[in-house]
Amino acid sequence: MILEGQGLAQARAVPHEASPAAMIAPVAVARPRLPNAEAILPYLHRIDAARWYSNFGPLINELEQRLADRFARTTKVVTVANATQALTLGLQAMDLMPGGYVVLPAWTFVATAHAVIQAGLTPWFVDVDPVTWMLDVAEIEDLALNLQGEVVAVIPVCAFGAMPDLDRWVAFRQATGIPVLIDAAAAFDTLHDARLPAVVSLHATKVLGLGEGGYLATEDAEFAGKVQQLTTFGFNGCRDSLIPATNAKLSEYAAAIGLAALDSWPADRLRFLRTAQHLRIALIGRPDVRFQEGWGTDWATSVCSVALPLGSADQVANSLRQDGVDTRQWWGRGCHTNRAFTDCRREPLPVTQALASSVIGLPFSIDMDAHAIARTAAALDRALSHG
Ligand code: T4K
Repeated sequence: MILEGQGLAQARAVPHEASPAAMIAPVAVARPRLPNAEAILPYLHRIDAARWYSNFGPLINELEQRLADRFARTTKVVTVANATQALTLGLQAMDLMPGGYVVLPAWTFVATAHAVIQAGLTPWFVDVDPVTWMLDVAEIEDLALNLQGEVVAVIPVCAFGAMPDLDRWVAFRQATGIPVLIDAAAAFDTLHDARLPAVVSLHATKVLGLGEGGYLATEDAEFAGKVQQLTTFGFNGCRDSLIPATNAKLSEYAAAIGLAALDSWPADRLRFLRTAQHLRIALIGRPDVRFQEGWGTDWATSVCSVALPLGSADQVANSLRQDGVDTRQWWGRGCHTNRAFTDCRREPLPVTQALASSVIGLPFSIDMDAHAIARTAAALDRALSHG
């Protein structure tokens, strides 16, 4: 049941009326909901009729066009097997100096750094802004100017779906000549500007999911063509493999799910926002639980990462677990702490360390119900009041 028109008092009253079974079942941190079989079926019939299953069939073309139509200016969209691959191929298409440093935030998911390495480049972890949780353009400008030639690209990451100031990043690219690739993995809802190439994830856990998938959006048609060529063995209109490449295409079946997801997106977006409002209301008495600016009011995303008092993340997560409420530190202790990246260069990272000790992902889903919201709020109250 989707929570509708219920206030804090009512939401908090629900647990006492809930069945014993509902009381015991843990509140899941994520409950992705992709289009159901009925919604996908018309697209499957089209696949049956066309007998076209992959390699740039009609459904993939339609999906890419509909995704491109969401941008304010003329934009090309290239679908890719997942966002990690899209980031890798986006970097490869930039023809950067092999082994060169790519600046990325330490406060990100491991995929960003893996993509850099897979593209034959070297991650360089940098700290983020304490308010936006994203790279600070001015800081990166200073870094790039001090280390002329060492930085071959920058990847600003959209923190859990928030959008950085793209005008400033466009100005950065113009001023420094350093290519910028936006990791907008969770920013399907907020990305409507592809002056800088940007990558969105269509993973099941994202707001618009099709299982596994992603896309790169850009206003540069030639660049889009190069990325697409990299997804298909380096072919470009002929069966001669012109550049080293891979196979990272999406099938028509994935496109079917994507098209069905786009059909219901306007209504689903409102459902995400409405659920977010109810979660916000349930936590209104806790100023020590800080939402990202605009989360659930200005933009929709599939996770709810909140900042708690400094250093309290582990204790709160443990307390919530005891109350049957799952949480997730979606970006762990920071990307740089993963063993795969032990040897990677890094700047001092005090803000990332602070975020790693204070940010947790609360349960959130498109149809999180009143009972789950109330249990989450009550468990947080308990954890923070007695912590
Ligand atoms: N850049 C950034 C900044 C990213 O955050 C990501 C991905 C990427 C790039 C790369 O995008 P992709 O290459 O994935 O397109 C998830 C996602 O797999 C990943 O897409 C996401 N970021 C990352 C932050 O989180 P896990 O390993 O935490 O998911 P998992 O399997 O533990 O599931 C989370 C919760 O959801 C669990 O409670 C189970 C539940 N769940 C999950 C799935 C997949 C379901 O109930 N149903 C499901 O189908 O990675």
